Amino acid sequence: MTTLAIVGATGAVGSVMIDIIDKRESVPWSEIRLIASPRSAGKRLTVRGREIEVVALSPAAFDGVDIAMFDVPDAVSAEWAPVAVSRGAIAVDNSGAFRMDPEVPLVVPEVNAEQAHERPKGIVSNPNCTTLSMMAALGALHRAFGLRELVVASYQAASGAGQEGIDRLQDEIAAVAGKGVGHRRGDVAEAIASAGLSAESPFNAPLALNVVPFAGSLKDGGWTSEELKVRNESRKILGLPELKVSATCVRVPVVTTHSIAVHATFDGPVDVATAHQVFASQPSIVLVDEPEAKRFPTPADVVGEDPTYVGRVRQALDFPNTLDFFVCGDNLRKGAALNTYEIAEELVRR
Ligand code: 11C
Repeated sequence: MTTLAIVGATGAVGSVMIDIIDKRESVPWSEIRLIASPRSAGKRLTVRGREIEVVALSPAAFDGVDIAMFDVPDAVSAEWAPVAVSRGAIAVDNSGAFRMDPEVPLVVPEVNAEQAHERPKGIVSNPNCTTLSMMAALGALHRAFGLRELVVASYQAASGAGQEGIDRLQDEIAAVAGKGVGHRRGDVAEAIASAGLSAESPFNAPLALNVVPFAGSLKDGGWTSEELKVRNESRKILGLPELKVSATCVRVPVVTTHSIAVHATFDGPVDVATAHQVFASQPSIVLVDEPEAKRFPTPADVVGEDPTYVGRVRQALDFPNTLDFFVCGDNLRKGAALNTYEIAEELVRR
C-alpha cells in the first residue's frame, strides 16, 4: 500500500505529472492524492480513469502519504515539504528551496539515482529544468570521458516562466502577427503596446520576434539566477564540486522545450563516433545527428516527448578534448514533472 501525493496538482507541471501517471502502463500507487492551494480545493481531476477531488494544503493532507511530489513556488516548498516529512512522507521537491542544501540530494535518476536513498532531511530535490535538459547527456559523457569544463548557452522556452510566460508569448505573437514588424528599431515593442499588452512582462523585453539574454533574477557580477543554477546544480549532480562552468541563459520565442548549445571539455581526446555510441546506448536519449540529411533536434520536434534529444555532435576544431553538441528537452516533462516522478519511482522501487 503506497500513497503518492501531488502538491500543486492543478498547476502546469502538476497537470503534466497527471498525464505521465495516466500514460504509465502500471503504477505502484494504491492511492493518489491531489493537493493544491485552498483556491483550487474542491476541483475534481481524473487520474487513470478515476475522479479525484483536490484537497487543500494542510498538515493533515499528508497523513498516510508515503511520497509527496511538490511543484509549488520556493517559499511554499520551504514551508510545506518539512511538514510533509513530519507527517511521515518523503518529499520530492521541484522548487529551488532545497537544491543546494548539503543534506538534500539533487537527483537525476540516470546519473545519481543512489543518492535519492541518502536523505537526512527526508527531502529529495529535483533540478532546474535548464540543468535537467542536458544532464542525461552530460552524465553519460562524464562516465565515458571524465568531464572537466562546461560552457553552455541556453535557448529557453516561455513555459519556464509558468503559465504567465506562455500567455505572454501567445499574446505577443498575436500582437505582431501580420503587422510586418521587425525591420525598424522598436517596432515590435510598439506593436505589442498598441495591442494593449501590459508594459510589465515576465521576460523584461519583447519575446515575440526576439531573443532575450536574461532568465531568472539578477545576481552578483551580472550573472542571472538561472546561470548560477546551471553551474551549481551541474556540479552537485555530477559530483564535481570544482567543475568549471560558464553559462549564458537566453529566452527564445518557443512555448515549451528548452535547448542548450553545449561545449564540454573532457580529461582526454574525444571523438564523435565514440560520443555517438555513448548517446545511442542511453535509453533516455534520442540521437538525431545526420547533418547531410539536415536532421537535428529542434524544440518543435521534441515538445511532449520524454527523452532528451541530442544532435549536431562535433569534435571542436581547436580543442582536441572538447565536444560541441545541441540538446533539446521538454522543460515541463524531463525538466520538471517526469524527473520528479522518476525520483518517486526510484524511491518506491527500493
Ligand atoms: C526557466 N528554468 O526556464 C526556469 C524555470 O529553478 O525551477 C524553473 C526555475 C527553477 O525560467
